[in-house]
Amino acid sequence: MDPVLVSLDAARCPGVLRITLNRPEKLNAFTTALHKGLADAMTRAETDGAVRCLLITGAGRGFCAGQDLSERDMSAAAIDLGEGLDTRYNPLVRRMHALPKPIVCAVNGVAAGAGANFALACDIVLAARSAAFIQAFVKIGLVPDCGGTYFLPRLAGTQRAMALAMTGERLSAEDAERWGLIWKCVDDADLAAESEKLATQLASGPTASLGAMKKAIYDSANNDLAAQLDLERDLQRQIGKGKDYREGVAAFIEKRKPRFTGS
Ligand code: T3D
Repeated sequence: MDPVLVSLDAARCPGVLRITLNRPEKLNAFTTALHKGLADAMTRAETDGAVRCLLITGAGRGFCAGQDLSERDMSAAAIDLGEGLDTRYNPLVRRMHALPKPIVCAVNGVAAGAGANFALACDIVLAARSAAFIQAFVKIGLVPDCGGTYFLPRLAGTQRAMALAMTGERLSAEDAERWGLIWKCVDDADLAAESEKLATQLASGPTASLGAMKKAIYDSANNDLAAQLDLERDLQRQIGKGKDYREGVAAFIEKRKPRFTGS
C-alpha cells in the first residue's frame, strides 16, 4: 500500500494537491517510505504550476502518530536520532514553510509527536472535533521536534507550550482552537467538505500574493518593525508587477469577481 496518496482532482478541487497520509492501521505514523512520499509530493508542489494549494490529511481514524517507533533498531549500542531529523523531518518542515503556496491541514483524528507538529507546520489548520494534539515526546524520553519548540510557544505562548511538552497531555481540537493553535475545529462530518472548500478557495486566489503573505507573516517572528516594513515594501513591489494585481483592480472597477491565474 502506498504510504502517501497524492492527487490533483481538477473537477472536485481545482488547483488543490491533496496529500493523504496512508498507513491507517498505524495511525499514519512516519516511516522512511512515508517521508519519501511526502518529499516527492513537496517536489511536485514546488514545480507544478497547476498546483496552487496543498491539502494534507490522514486516512482512517488518526491523522499521524509521529515517528513509527518500531522503525528504530533499539538493540544498537548508540542511536543517532539527529540523522533522521537532518535528512527527513527538518527538510520537510523547511520546504513547507518556504513553499510560496498555501498549505491547508485537515486533522481528521489524533495528531501525536511529530504528527502534531507536522500539522502545526501547515499554514491553516482545521481539525475534527474528535481530534486531539499530543506532544507525546515526553512519554518516550525525547524533546518535541518537527518544529514543535518553534511553533508551540509562538502559537500558544510559553506557559502552554511548556506544559504541553512537559506533561504530554492530550489537547482537544476545541481547546486547540481556543488557544489559537489551529484555525478552526469543526464537526467530524464537516471536516472534509470544509477543508476542501477552503483549499479550493485558496487555489483560485492570487497565488503570488498568498505566497508573499506567508513569507511576511513567518518572517515577522524574527524581524523588528523596521525590517518588517522593508519586507512588506519589497514584497508589495514584487507582486504589484504581477497579472493578478491588475486583474484584482480591474475586477473591482468593473464590479465583477476577479479571475486570478496565480501569476
Ligand atoms: O525516532 C526518531 O526519529 C525520533 C523522532 C521522533 C519524533 C516523534 O514523533 S516521537 C513520538 C512518537 N509517537 C508517539 O510516541 C505516539 C505513540 N502512539 C500513541 O501514544 C498512541 O498510539 C496514540 C495516543 C497516538 C493513539 O492511541 P490509540 O489508543 O487511539 O491507538 P493505538 O491502539 O495506540 O494505536 C493503533 C495502532 O497504531 C497500534 O498498532 P496495533 O497494536 O494495532 O498493531 C499502535 O501500535 C500503532 N501506533 C500508534 N502510534 C505508533 C504506532 N506504531 C508505531 N509508531 C507509532 N508512533
